Amino acid sequence: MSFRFIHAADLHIDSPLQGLGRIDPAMMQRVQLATRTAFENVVDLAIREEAAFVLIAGDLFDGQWQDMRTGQWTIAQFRRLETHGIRVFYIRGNHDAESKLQKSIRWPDNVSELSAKKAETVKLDDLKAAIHGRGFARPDVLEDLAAGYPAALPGYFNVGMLHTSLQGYDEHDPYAPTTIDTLRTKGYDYWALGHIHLREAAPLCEDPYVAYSGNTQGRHIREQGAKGCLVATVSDGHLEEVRFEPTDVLRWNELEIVVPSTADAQQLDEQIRDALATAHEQNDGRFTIARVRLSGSCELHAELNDPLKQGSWIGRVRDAAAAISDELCIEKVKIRTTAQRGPRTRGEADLLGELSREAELLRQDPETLAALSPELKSLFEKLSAAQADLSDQRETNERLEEWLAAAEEIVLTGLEGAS
Ligand SMILES: [Mn+2]
Repeated sequence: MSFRFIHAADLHIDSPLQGLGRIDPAMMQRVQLATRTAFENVVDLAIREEAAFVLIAGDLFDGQWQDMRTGQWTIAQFRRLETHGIRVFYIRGNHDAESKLQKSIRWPDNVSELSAKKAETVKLDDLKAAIHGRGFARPDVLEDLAAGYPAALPGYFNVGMLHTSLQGYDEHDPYAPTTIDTLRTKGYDYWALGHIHLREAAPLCEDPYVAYSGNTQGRHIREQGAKGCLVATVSDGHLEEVRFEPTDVLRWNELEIVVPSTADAQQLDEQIRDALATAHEQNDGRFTIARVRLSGSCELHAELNDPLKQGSWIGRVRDAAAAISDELCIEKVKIRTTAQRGPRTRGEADLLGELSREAELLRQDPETLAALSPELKSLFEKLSAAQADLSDQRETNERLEEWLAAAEEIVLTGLEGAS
């Protein structure tokens, strides 16, 4: 006997999309419905694949509903599955924990919400499948929920559903942390995880199969690329195949454009246009929101960073996108080019050389760099206010390095101009 199931998580239905940049108001509505449309795509996929059931491993909702329509709309989608005899198993995550959202919701009969008090098991005798799971009662679950899951039911295909920050994903909220070793002790066949939005090309473990599905729709520039869910096929009690299916309707891409050292304005225009067109094409007709990041040591550096001309360069990038498609827009343009000085300056004995070497030392000393973080951040915000991403306040290493590079560049350019 064989059957199929869908593993989805982190749908964040009705979560507002962030950082859309300038967007046509007529387009806005469609864009803001992206998380709903992605869920419709999950439902369509389950029907098309004749799935036996759909697993939702937490964060179905983004948080408390703005009004009842979010819940009513979702229930209508579950009813579509019901008419096809498809069951749904749902656990709460940190975003839709019982303390955050209506504690009890009247779901259609095909939907089973697993308990948030203790691990619960649903046996599907017709499929010889057992589904184990436990939801979040509160968002800040810091204990290892998996440790309390029951052992596998012999003779059944055992699936564990868990919303967790698995060891190794340290940058995420550390909720219900656990390890692959703990999951392995349960003897299950498949662990359907939720919480981490990133899509991994390979499972975290093959046997048992442990994977995050990632979220169904990217919601800002830090959630780039294809998003969707997993379709698993079970044959005679064994996992036969798992494949990813995209469900997103809109994609975020960061395009790094290295400006060639001798490129002129027209060549750069062409390069930007090509990069945008390629990204849009690769998204198979989906609405595309791109961040364009210009880097490289180049002759155009002075012009690109001239405060009087920078606005018009950003406008050129937006115009290039608009000329390609009205379903392509620019989230932000980041200009991170450097003047053509490079290693020559670094080796010199003067002040410029010394500054360059100091910056290089800092780059290799994350602790001192982190200690300088407030100064670097305020310098960065003062000097490149037009580009500073004030919505993104995280002090990751990547951002520290970016601030340092900007500070270095500004100081060096200033000193060069003065000499
Ligand atoms: Mn989560």
